[in-house]
Amino acid sequence: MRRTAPLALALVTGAVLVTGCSSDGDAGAGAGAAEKGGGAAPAGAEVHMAFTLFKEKDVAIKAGESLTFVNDNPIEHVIVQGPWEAGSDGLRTSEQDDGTFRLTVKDKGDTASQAFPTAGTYQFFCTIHKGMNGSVTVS
Ligand SMILES: [Cu+2]
Repeated sequence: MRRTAPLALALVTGAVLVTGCSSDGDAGAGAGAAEKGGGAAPAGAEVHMAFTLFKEKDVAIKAGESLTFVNDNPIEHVIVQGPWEAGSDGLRTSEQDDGTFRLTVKDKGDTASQAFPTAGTYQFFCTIHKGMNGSVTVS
């Protein structure tokens, strides 16, 4: 089906890395150094996980951008997408993994990213911790 796409992307990425050694390119870009130091994370928003909750529970990104989940503690989390409901104590009373993605982070400093190509509002949660609930609005 789409066998060739990932291979093509890998080849392109490799080519960029090889040609990235050019000092001419670096000198030219230096004049207009970016003020916002965008790191290695893809464009979008970060969601930090502190112990058993998401620090950012409602985040907004644009279509095609990613959420990058950052583990702030050495606790395993498994993040999936799907509808959930929570009681007044913040703990989920229902949840349904819709199978779109499953991200596992185990150690402090681990990150995992997920792209959201289509506008909409999506709920996500950690399957291990009942208080870890969040949502992202993609516009
Ligand atoms: Cu968790």
